[in-house]
Amino acid sequence: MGYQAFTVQDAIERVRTLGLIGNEPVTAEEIGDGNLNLVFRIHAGDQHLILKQALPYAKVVGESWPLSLERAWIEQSALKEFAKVAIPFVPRVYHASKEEAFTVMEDLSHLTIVRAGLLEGEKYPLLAEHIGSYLARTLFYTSDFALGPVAKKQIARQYYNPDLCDITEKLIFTDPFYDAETNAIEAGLEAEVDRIWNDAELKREVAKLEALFITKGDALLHGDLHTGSIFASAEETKVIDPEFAFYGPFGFDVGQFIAHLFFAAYPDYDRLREERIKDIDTFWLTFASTFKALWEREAVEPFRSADGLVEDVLSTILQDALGFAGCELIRRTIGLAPVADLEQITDPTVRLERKRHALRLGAALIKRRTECKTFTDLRNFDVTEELSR
Ligand code: SR1
Ligand code: MG
Repeated sequence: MGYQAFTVQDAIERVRTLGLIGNEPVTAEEIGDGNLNLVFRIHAGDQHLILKQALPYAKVVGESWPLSLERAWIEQSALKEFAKVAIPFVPRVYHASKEEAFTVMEDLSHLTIVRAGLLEGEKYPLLAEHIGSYLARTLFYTSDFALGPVAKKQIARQYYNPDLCDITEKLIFTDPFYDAETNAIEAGLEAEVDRIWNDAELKREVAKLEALFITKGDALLHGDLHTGSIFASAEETKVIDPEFAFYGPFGFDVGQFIAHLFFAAYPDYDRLREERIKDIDTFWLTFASTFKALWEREAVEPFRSADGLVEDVLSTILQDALGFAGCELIRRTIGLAPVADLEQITDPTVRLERKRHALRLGAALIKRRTECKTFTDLRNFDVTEELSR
């Protein structure tokens, strides 16, 4: 059976043939609202499942941007890899087909997508702690520090993901910093964008961050860890969609999550700012303390007892993460894949003011990231000056 994009009926037939549902009456719908895939939710009796199928092109752009179907296999492999070390935070995979580029997995519709939930005023009191723990575990356990060089490289070679890395290299690290066709710049923001395009220091630092992304294969990353890739409730958190998974720098996932916590404050900045900053504190403290505890208990790194080494590793992760967060803030504000946190602000003056804030915060994080070596530096990181210029 070769690849063909499924209809709702195809999706039902596949899960039935696979014995994942019985002969009871079925309802199904295509619910994919992301940028790349088809997603079918299937209900049969008390069974409910998700079937996700990759399309051979980027849905958000169209057939002019072809994409390898292999990403579906990478995604299900990554879900299984992450479940080994962070099971409470990963959806169950029931079946995957390489040829037809689909995965059948747990339906999480008892939870909400965090970006949408936060916009509705929903509270996720455990989210920051859960993602801190999820990332410490997935990053540590897939790194040389836990696996040693041979086992790590055996896993790493399964995650060669050029098409999806190319999207990130273009959309996060390149296009927003030039007058590229993919950009979507709101009228009124031109002067701010010109500042970015003419900032040689900023471009130099972005180029360094891109080089890190391309060359630093620390650990198996999720690769697209924004609040639209997380389902949660007050008690539970599940991370979905690791189709961008590849071996990359520790700081990348950490930085993307931080950027989207900042975005989550923009709909009502005066009211939400402190809450989201507290989330960033909790997230980083949980991440750093969990990573350190795993290191002390389980690292196979020969220099693991060297004085100050794990603290230096964590400092580098924090600095890289802030740089990556800065790139994410800029690209989601003027690039191809905008975020509802900004776009749904109805007052155009407020929306432009928040976009300007996101761009200036992003640039400051990129240029001044090396000032943040510890949690205290992060807590005291002050961008008042950049915001007022
Ligand atoms: C062409 S894909 C655009 C964006 O959607 C995905 O979720 C990634 O964030 C990607 O950069
Ligand atoms: Mg996604």
